[in-house]
Amino acid sequence: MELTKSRIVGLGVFVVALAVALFLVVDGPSDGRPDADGVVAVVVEGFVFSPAQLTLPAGQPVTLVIDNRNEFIHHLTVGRSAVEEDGRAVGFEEDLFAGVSVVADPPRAWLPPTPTVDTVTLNLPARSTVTYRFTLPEDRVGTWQIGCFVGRGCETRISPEAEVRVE
Ligand SMILES: [Cu+2]
Repeated sequence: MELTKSRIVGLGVFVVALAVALFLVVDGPSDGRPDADGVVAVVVEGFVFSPAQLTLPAGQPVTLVIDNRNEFIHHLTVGRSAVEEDGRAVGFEEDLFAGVSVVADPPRAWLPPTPTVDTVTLNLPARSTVTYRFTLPEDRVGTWQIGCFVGRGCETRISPEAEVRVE
């Protein structure tokens, strides 16, 4: 009887440990750097990025996986030097992805500049995960911000805490 009880307790402990391990693997925390395969994953809830800081190497292939958990689309721009109109940010002067060749899955998740939008747009459909594969050139080394300027739902803004460091 005692043996059975301790077995049940032991099983319980094992199940909890397994759940914690799975949580850590599936849901972070992540240090925001690519793993050995060059893969780095980000979760977006509302306009909060987890992890909030990404550190990407220049000159090496990176696979960026973005999981948009919102019921709405995001149109992200990664850049710096905000352009303001009437006191509000409407874009970036410098675009992290300018001229960078990217393989996006699905392809429509990557929107090149248009006559009205100077920067590349990362188009994140609602409730979906998109993947980008690219190699950043050495001249992108530095710190970049994340903004959402196109369309409704985000009220045109730059995330105060999220940043992408290229080193
Ligand atoms: Cu948005």
